[in-house]
Amino acid sequence: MTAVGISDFCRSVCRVFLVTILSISPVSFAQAKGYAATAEGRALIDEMVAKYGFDGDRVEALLAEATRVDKILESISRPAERTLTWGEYRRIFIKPARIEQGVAFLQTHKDAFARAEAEFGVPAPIIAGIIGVETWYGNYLGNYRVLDALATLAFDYPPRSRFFRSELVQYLLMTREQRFDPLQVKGSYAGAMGYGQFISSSYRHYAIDFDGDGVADLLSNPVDAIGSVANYFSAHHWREGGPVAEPVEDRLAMDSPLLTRELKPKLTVSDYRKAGLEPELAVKDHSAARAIRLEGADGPELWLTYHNFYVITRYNHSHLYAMAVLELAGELARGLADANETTKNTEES
Ligand SMILES: [Ca+2]
Repeated sequence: MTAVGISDFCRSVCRVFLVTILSISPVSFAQAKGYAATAEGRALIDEMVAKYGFDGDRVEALLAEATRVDKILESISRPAERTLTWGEYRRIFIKPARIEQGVAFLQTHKDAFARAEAEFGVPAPIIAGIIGVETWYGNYLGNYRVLDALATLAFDYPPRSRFFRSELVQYLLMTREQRFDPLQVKGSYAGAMGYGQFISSSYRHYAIDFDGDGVADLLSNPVDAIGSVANYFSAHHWREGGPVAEPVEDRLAMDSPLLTRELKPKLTVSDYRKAGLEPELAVKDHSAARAIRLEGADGPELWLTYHNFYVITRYNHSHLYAMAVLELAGELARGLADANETTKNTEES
C-alpha cells in the first residue's frame, strides 16, 4: 500500500474507528458527571433519546465530557463595547492583506465560485467577502470545542439558555448526520463553525455538499463552504443582478424620518427620490429602500440600501457588517479584474 493509499484508507476508516471507540468509551459506564449529572442535562439526554433516537449512554458520555468554559461566559456577557463608527469598523476589515488573500482565494477556487454563481445567482466576490470577514478565508475558525461552547451557554447562561440549548440539540443532530466527532469540532465562543461560521441550525438547513463527496463539510472543505454560503443567500432571497447599496448626496435633515431604524427596508426608492436623493443604480420607484447615515473616516456618508443589502444582514444582523462585506466584495472584484488583466497581458506579450 502506497503512502497515499494508507492516508486515504486512514481518512475513511480511522474516522469510523474513532467514532466507534468513542461510542463505547468507558466514560459511558462511569457515573454521570458534569452537565450529565444536572437536571437540565438529564432532560436533554432524555429528549435526544425519545425524540431523535440517540443512544442515551452516548449522549450522557458527551455531556459528561463537555466542559464549562468561563471565558465563553465572559465573552458573551461582556458589556457592549462602545459602538464603532463605520470608519473604525471599515478599517478592521478593508485591509490590503485581506484583499490580497481574498483575490487568491477567488483564483484558487474559481471553478467552485463559477458554479456557485451559476446555480445560486450570488456573485463570487460577495461569497468571498462573507468568508473573508468571518474567518479570513478559513484561517481563523475558532479555538473552542463547539460542544463546550454550546453546553456552557445552554446550561450556564440563563439569558440565552433557550437558544443555545436548541443549538446544542441541533449540534448533536448535525454531527450525527455529517458523521463528525462531536468532541472534535471547534468554533467560536458562540459555537459558530467553519469557513462561514454557521451555527448548528444553519448548518443543518443551509450547508450543502458542493463537491459531491457525500459530506457537507464546512470545517475543512472550501468548496462546500462556497456552495453553502451561496445557498444561504439564495434561501434568503438574494436577487440575482439586483442592486445592493450606493452612496448618495445627503439631502436629509439630521433627524429625518426617512432614516428608518429597522434593518428591513420600510420605504421605497420613490420616497427617497421625493426627498431629493438621486440614486444612480438602476432601481425602480417601487423598490424597497432604506437610507442609512454612517460616520465614515472622512465624515458622514449617506447610503441608499436595497433588498440585497437586507439579505446580507440575514447573515449577521448589522448594517455595518453588511457594509463591510459589500466593500470587501468590491475590492475583491477590482483586485481580481486587475489580476486577470495582468495575466492576459503577460500571455500576450
Ligand atoms: Ca463535500
